[in-house]
Amino acid sequence: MCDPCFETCAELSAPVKIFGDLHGQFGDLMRLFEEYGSPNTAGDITYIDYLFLGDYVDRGSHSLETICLLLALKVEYPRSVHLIRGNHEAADINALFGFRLECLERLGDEDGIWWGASGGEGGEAGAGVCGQGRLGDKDSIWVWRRINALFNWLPLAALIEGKILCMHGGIGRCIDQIDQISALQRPITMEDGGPRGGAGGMGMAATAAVLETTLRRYCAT
Ligand SMILES: [Mn+2]
Repeated sequence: MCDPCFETCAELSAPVKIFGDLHGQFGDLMRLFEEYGSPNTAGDITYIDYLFLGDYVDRGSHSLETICLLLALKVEYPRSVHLIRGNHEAADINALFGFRLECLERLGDEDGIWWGASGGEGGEAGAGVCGQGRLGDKDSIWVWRRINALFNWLPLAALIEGKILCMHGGIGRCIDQIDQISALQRPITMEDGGPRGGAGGMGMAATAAVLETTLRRYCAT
């Protein structure tokens, strides 16, 4: 992608509406749209960009509706709707804080989580995903895994008019320049240095930001 609004640090132009953690609260998202305008042609999408700062899933009971609507909006308005990554947009985290369970309870074992007989065994969310699954193929609908694979591609930050830097969870301690964010290559997974690395379990899982974890790894190399 050579369009700056698709970079790891997305470069945006004002005006921009900025939304914080949604955490599966689909009703709240609807109320926000109703109160402050909605991203469609009857609303204000033609002259205002929408930036969502991450944490779309977990905690609330409608993570699926929330992330699916946001992704649909991204598809419909790719240069006007921007989704950056929160620390809950990582399989290690959302396996613990609600999204995995929501997929399991609402979609069932095969459809919600597991990839069944034709897809292989185990592996990280996102590994080998592309091209293997097909909607309608019961053995290979693994919504949770596929959405997490997509999360690995989300931008980590957004820079508005070269002045306002937006991200989820703050700047890691060892970042000095925005170029350090832009240089990070996606997809970014959590298996090294993330909570699964053994550094902290639940405590770290609750507080780790994707960006900080990634930058720590980046700065160590
Ligand atoms: Mn949060």
